[in-house]
Amino acid sequence: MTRFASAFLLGLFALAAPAAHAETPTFTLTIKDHKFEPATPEVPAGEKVKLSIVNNDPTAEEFESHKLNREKVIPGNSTGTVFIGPLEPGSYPFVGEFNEDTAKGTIIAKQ
Ligand SMILES: [Cu+2]
Repeated sequence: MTRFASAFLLGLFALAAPAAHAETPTFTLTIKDHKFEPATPEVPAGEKVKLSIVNNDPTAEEFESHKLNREKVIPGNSTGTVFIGPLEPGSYPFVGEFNEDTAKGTIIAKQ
């Protein structure tokens, strides 16, 4: 490899490194007694966000948001992951579709 080529490759690594090491911000939602906690999580607007949804109920729940275009079944006593965003600032309602009377909330995306 020429010196030029190796310098070029080092440059590429330097550019790639920050993206590779950037952590996706993670927010945890807990399901208990067919309710979400917190019910109105605040997440940063304009970036990809990871929702870690911990279902502490023995029965399955389905995280569903039409506005976010996401749905995910989470079996009882387990954890599901949903990636959302980057979001415009605003409110994004969601429900637990299997227990819609009690399991509901709104994600607030803030700048
Ligand atoms: Cu559904």
